[in-house]
Amino acid sequence: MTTYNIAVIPGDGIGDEVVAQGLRVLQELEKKKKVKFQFTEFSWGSEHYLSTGRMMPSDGLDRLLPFDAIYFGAVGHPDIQDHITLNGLLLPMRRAFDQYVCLRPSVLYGGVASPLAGKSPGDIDMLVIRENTEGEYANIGGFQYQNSPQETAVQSSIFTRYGCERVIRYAFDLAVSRKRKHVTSITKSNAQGYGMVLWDKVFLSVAEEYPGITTDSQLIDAACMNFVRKPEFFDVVVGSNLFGDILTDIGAIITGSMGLAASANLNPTRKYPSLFEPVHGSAPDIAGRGIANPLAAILSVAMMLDHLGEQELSSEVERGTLAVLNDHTVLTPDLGGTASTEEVGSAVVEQLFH
Ligand code: GGG
Repeated sequence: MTTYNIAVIPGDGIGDEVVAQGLRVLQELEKKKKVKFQFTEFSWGSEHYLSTGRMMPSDGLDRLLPFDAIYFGAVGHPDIQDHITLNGLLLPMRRAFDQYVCLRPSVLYGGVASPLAGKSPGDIDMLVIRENTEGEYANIGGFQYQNSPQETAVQSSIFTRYGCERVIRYAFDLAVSRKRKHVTSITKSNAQGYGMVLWDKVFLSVAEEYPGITTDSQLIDAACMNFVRKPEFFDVVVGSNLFGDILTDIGAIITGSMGLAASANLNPTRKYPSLFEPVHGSAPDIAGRGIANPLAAILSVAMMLDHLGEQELSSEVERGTLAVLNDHTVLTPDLGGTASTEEVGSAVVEQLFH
């Protein structure tokens, strides 16, 4: 029997509530299949910060290193500045474990209504690949003359040939396995004349190696407009850290809800653990009310299983989730229903191997 060691970090706000449902799904799989999950929970996040001054202990990354995967909830607290929470927990993991691919599917599933007129299930089906370790999130900069009229902040972006090439190549490799075989690159190289010009140059050179893949390049402003205007155009989309983040919120909302958007932060070399999390944040406005949609967290479990090599289990979790959506009777309020987080989790569990 294969045993997977999973580090579980529920984090802040609704993280606890949605991760609990993902864990129920994994425990149900254990009952039905020859697989075992050893969960180790870490209570890191904003409460940890408020009591210790750190989002995670100083040896936190070392402690995570031996795990097969990390299952993460959310980060963000209304009483703590967001750059402290994000830079204290989630971003250090992405960087230290070289999770250079952030894979975020945006799919309009059956049973889900898009806020865009005339879009039916299947019309929107794209994979957004966000560069995840450098770009605008490089965390390089500083302050000078603080709290004076001359107060100055410098925030640098980093674009390396190595960093651009590996994530762009990942996008092309994914496109090869898809029906439409199209990759869109997103930059703002008309205004950002260095880093994003390098990105464009690398994109063109990688594209030459994939003659079977069609391509286009869009500026981020046009891409935001086109995600709303004609999302069916997009197949595989690759963009920088910040642009990928922005586009995937649009991708989530045009496919029905932030509560359905799953993600994988991947170290494709498998030298380090990869991290799986819903795209949504901690949602303090609904935290503790038991109404958060757990499906993004559950679909993130499906992505984790796929990465672990458990394709059959991954497909089953996805199938069970889509069956709940199609059935349309047990849904949380973001999807127009009245069910609780736990009831939706139970509905998925009941669907498994049904
Ligand atoms: N579950 C993901 C989460 O908590 N995200 C909070 C956030 O602000 N993320 C920004 C990012 O992914 O770059």
